[in-house]
Amino acid sequence: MESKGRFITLFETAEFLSGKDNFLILTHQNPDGDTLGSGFGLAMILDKLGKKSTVICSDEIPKKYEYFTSLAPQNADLQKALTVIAVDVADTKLLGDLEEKYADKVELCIDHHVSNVGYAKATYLDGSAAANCECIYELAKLLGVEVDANMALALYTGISTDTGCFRFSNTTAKTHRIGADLIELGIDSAEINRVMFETKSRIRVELERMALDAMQFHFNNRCAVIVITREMYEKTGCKDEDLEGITAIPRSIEGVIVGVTLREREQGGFKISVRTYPPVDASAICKRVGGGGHIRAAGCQLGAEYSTEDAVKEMLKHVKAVMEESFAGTVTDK
Ligand SMILES: [Mn+2]
Repeated sequence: MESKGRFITLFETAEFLSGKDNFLILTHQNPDGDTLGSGFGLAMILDKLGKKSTVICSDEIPKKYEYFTSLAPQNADLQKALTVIAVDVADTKLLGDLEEKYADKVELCIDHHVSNVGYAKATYLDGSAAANCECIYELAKLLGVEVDANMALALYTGISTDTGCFRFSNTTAKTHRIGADLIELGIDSAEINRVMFETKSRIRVELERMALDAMQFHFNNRCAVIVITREMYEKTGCKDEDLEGITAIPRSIEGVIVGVTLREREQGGFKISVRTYPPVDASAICKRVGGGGHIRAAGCQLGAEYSTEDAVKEMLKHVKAVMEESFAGTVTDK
């Protein structure tokens, strides 16, 4: 979607929120810790300001986030005029089923994806923030809202999950400082991180086993591809919510600088995640297919007209092109 809005400062964002009420907060499809932490964290902040809000998502909220999503008041009056905000949503396409109804109604977007083109009337974008929850934390401070333990649970979860537990290259000193501030509010960070990173369901492990079995290597073992087929979902009983973080697997292999994960969607087509190491730009790969994201982590989609084989082929074509640009030379498939 083309840009139509303007980019605003955090101060203007705070002013905007102060001047409005009855907020509808949109999160992105296949919700992760950061979009939910941002949405429900913001709802708790607005509550402290005496304002009403409700968080919505096109998809079901994964169970592992229930511990903080249930803490936020959901009290917007949906019969009255709503102020629509999007959090951690880089593109209206990522609103899923909510896109049609709300794409052109977003008054404010708070985001950290550099690929955000400014679809909202006003956008606060901090591309240097590892997680959007960092922006929400700073917003709370600017609004003079005292961050309590419940907000800290939501925001810490978002920051930790978007940084792979403070390990990804997006993690900054500021990320750690905000994380430390949140821990001081009395949250159990070890327990949050255990649930988010250590614990896997048995069906997830079963699916990983199948995906690893079918993993492919290309371009002199510098690119690894896994495909999660409908058959794997059906055989194991996994849903998308069981697969968070699975995209880290291909890139975790020694020598791999481009990891591609294709998930076959129920309605056909593929949801694709690309993870890279320098010098390859993940968002450059995904942009070629109409997607976007961050330099090390990006996503795109391919439609139902693609068979699994064709979808992999299509992605490899773009990986090859971007690798050739990155290395200024020809990349051959081996
Ligand atoms: Mn995020």
